[in-house]
Amino acid sequence: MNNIFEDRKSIIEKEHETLLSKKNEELFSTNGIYSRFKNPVLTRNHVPLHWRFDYNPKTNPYFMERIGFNATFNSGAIKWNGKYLLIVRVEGNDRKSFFAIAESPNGIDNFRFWNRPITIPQLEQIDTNVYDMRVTAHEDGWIYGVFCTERKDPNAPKGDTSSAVAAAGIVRTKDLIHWDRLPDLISTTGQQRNVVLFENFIDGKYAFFTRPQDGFIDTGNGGGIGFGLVKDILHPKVENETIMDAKTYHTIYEVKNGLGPHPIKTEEGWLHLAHGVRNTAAGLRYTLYVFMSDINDPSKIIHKPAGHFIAPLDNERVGDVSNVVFSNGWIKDDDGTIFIYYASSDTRLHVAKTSVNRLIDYCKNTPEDKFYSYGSVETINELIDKNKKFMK
Ligand code: M1P
Repeated sequence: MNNIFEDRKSIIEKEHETLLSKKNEELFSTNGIYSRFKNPVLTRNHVPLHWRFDYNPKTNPYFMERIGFNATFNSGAIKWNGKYLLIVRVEGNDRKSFFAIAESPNGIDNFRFWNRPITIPQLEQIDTNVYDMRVTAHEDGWIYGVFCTERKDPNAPKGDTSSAVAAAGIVRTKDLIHWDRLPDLISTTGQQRNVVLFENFIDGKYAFFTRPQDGFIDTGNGGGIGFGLVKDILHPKVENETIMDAKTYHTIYEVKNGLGPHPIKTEEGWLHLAHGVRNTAAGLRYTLYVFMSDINDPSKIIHKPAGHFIAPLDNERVGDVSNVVFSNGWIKDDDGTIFIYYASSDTRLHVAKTSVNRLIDYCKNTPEDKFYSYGSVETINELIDKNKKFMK
């Protein structure tokens, strides 16, 4: 046996295990709304070694990496048999994303990928790229995954090798290993991304949160978080798609927005996590925001705090697509704890911890956006006045 192979293998395996078993640490939360953790929960270095290295010393004498991975981000999330599972967007060095499940015993560290990535069955029109799966355990008994499927724009002019079309792909499973493919969602708008299945039937129909868009990046006349019903999940066509949360001038969701994971049910309404996008001289800035909707009508917003909930901070600000935080997965525990899995700059995945009670308090008591600087100053003055009798 040559020494290079054995020496390198032993160092790499040791470092990998040290990374995977590293304990995470909750950081003090100044805002009191949620707390961040010291380490990302998943990075590209967490990807299993047997996906990366050829373990045969004859064919790989230098123990070189044969398949490289670029990022682990935007994950769906579900609690399954007492374990915290992330349905991770893994991106290879070849730029292709795919889904793979990583499992943790506590939701904050020790995430380990299952043995193989998920195989998504193909339709007649093959997916060029798939990403950002939202998972929903639906009351019909299936676990659904709704994701973005991206394909080359068939109408792109000759020489345009970038234009793409985005649609919502749908799969379902009972064991998270074998997934059945359903037809892509049909809607009246040209493209869809950030589509999320609601967990209950509404009037006997499947309910989808959507994000209609005219173009691949620009939402154009579309945009906003939409809502619509589907009669038959095997022929999924959205009816009466309406915008429940529109993109709005001079807000953190001025350019576009989209729902994150499926909403969490509470006694006071549905809790939603979404991302909003604004433009800056340095490019698009993605932040997360939270709102609540009516318990009897999940498309009717009842509380919406102004501004962002989580924005990229420190190291989170830099990555393949800088100045981005994005989330499509959260898990509510029986005791009301909520783990929010958010990715930074399309590169790595983090966890933030909060609770149902904290998020309800945040939604009900954080002032709403008045859409003018004058209104913001008015809101600050109201708090200063209320505080007078409590502060020396
Ligand atoms: O690069 C930032 C994000 O861009 C897209 O989000 P949206 O459709 O709202 O623009 C998605 O491709 C997402 O995966 C990515 O994180």
